[in-house]
Amino acid sequence: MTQPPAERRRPSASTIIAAVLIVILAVFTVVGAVTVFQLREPVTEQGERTEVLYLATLTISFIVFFVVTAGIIWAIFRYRRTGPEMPQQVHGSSALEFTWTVIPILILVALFVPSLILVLDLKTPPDDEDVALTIEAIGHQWWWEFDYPEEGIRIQATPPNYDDLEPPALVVPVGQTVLIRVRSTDVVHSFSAPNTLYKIQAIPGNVNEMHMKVEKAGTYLGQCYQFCGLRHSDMLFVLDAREEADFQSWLREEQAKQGVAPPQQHVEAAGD
Ligand SMILES: [Cu+2]
Repeated sequence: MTQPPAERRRPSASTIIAAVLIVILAVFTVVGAVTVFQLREPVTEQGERTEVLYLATLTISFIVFFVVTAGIIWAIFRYRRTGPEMPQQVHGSSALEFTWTVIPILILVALFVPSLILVLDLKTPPDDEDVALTIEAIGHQWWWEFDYPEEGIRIQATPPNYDDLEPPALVVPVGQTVLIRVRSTDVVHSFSAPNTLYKIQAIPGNVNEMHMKVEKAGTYLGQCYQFCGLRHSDMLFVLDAREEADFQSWLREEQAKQGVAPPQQHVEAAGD
């Protein structure tokens, strides 16, 4: 069935449909990657490193997703069955099988190594002399209590007024490493402020630690992320990161309010 050359060069309807679908797929992939798949803006040094790893993983995942899906679309439309005859049957291809084994291995290793390094880093407690402030975050049904043992103050030590709920503030100085010791007095809770890109469980009879250095002053929403009963959704808090002077004046004010005497300056700038 010889066709005139001019006829043969014109793409078939199914090729055009496949090309249009692949372009739409490309647009959705890119728009999705830069919008709904983006994280909250990280405000801690640790969060920034987490974001870099996340973006690398996201980029690789979306490239794989696009290539595989575009290939399927192309195969469906370009090689659809048009007649009764069987297409050429191929059994085995060492080159192809080698390629589709080696490329995923390389991708997984390339993602695993930096992930492991980051996780170990986040899980390794900082040296004592690097810790400027230690805070105990205690989960209760249903509120967060924040104790500053060295400073002698406690924030929200008693149940809040749920009719006029004002989430307790976890006040920290910016640019300094803060160690947070997370525990629970009753059931399992989960402690997180999304802008830290980190989450840690509060488990009865156990102390979980996390550390962070907030880089940007501001207030950021935090909450319990483990369903823990009736008022789980009321377990809110505010991560309130302040410049050193501002933090110190807040501290003195709280110490005076809570009758801690004499007010002392416990938090000193620690070396990096
Ligand atoms: Cu909860």
